Amino acid sequence: MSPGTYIVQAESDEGCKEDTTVYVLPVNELQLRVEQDYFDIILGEYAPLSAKVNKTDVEFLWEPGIWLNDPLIADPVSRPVQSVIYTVTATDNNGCTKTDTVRIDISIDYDASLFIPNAFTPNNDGVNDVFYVRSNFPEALRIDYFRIFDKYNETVFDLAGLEGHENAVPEDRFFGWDGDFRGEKAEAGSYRFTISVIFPDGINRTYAGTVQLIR
Ligand SMILES: [Ca+2]
Repeated sequence: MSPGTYIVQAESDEGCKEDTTVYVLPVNELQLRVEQDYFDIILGEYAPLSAKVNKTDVEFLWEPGIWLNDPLIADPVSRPVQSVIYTVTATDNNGCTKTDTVRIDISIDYDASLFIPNAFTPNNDGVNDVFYVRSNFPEALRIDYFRIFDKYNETVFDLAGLEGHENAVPEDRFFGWDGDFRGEKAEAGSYRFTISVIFPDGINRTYAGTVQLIR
């Protein structure tokens, strides 16, 4: 029955008829819209998603449910590793649903995504004792290759020799050099390194430079 005014004829048991007016009110239909349907962000940045509805007591589901702090709320925050399109589904307490979508495009700043220190102090004081790759978004990156050489061109550290190196990520001291070489403390001085990192778009970038071992 559409919303509107209807004349209904009622009849009594005795056959008396009488018109009566019936008002059919419009159903309060669920409405959903996302506040911003497109984000263009740099890898590591956050996209604040927001779904607006015209009712209370509404459940939300964001899909795919990845890279979100919570896929079941109206206003989740996404920190995607790759470009993504989210679909949000809102369901009201009558079981009625509406959907809308948000697209997030990611661009990568390859040099700003990671940080390679230029010095370390392996004296076991808990401060800067290990030379390792730093990043503000380590789970997005993978260290593919990491070797350090002394002034005689001898390899003093090689990631490939470490267990689990296939899944090496920045920010993990295990995948770094503690300043020991063949069970001895390596001497202070300048060491060369080569590091290659795989980004979420499949790009593999190599970084080479020197690091100072300070005793
Ligand atoms: Ca130290």
